[in-house]
Amino acid sequence: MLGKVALEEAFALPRFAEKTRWWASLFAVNPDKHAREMNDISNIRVQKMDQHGVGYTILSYTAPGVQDIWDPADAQTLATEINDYAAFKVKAQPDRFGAFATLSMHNPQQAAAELRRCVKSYGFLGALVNDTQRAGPDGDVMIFYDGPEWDIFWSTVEELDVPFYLHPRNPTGTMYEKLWADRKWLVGPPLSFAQGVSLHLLGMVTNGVFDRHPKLQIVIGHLGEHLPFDLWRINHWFEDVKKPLGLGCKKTIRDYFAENIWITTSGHFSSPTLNYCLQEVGADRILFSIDYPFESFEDACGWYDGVVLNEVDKKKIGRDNAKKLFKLGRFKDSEA
Ligand code: GRE
Repeated sequence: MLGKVALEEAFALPRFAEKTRWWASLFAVNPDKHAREMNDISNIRVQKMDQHGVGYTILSYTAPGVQDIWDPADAQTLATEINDYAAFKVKAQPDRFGAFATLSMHNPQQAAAELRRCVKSYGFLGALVNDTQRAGPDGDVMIFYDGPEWDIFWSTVEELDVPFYLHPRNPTGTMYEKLWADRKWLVGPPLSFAQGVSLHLLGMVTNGVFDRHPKLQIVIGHLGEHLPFDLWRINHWFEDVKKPLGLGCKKTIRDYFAENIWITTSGHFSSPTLNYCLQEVGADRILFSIDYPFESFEDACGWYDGVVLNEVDKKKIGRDNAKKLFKLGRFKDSEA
């Protein structure tokens, strides 16, 4: 399929080459290749997009990124630098690239102001945040965005009418030591990423964020971070047990998935799982994505191009849903 849109696609600042290589050493079989791909925006990436029918990419800063910076001033300075850099890169190829804002999430007002700057001045298409914000040197203190103090931020996201991508971050501090250190191969895509994001998103649901901000649109990757598989069970327990016991959220989990939540195919290229998500979540709420350079264009596009699906749904997931959600203008093969 030509003109696909991909939206969980990472880049790094070239000046952090060492850090990028270190992260790559944990997750990439060929760290040098990975670091090269991560630092590139306009060359290797565009060639791959052309080869594999990706018309448009929404760029975001790689994990753990600014969410790993515990000092609020340092985090804000880095977020600003990243956004200015991304804006410069996107401006050079606006028919191929858009960007998500990178935000320091130490302070709701400040995060809201930086998002506003990025959307209004740079035309960014939303924000991508890597799960909780680390807020102390030992990795134990972390900020969730599901409490009432974040209402001012979520109101701004609603007002700007842009989606918010909740992306994973690695476990740190005592949590890492107690739960993961003796099981370190489960950190990342095999388990910890999905656990982190699903906890955070269900925290938003149960703490009433979507009831107070009904227009909010949250995107999660990896075909829903295990949540679609559990929808029946979550719904059963919310409605039949937790609500009678006092859970206060107004709608059902299925309502929030229908009205506020999107899932992408990033890093999860399985037709049986997609078919299952088509039944549980529906074609109107699924978006194609790759997760480059942690995953390859070959795997993602080779799989999606071969998926057997009616033409309308295939285009919705590959392109049309993203066009609508992000109000995209023309891009390469946008009408193909
Ligand atoms: C990511 O998307 O940020 C990521 C990692 C490490 C492994 C896989 C992955 O940071 O998708």
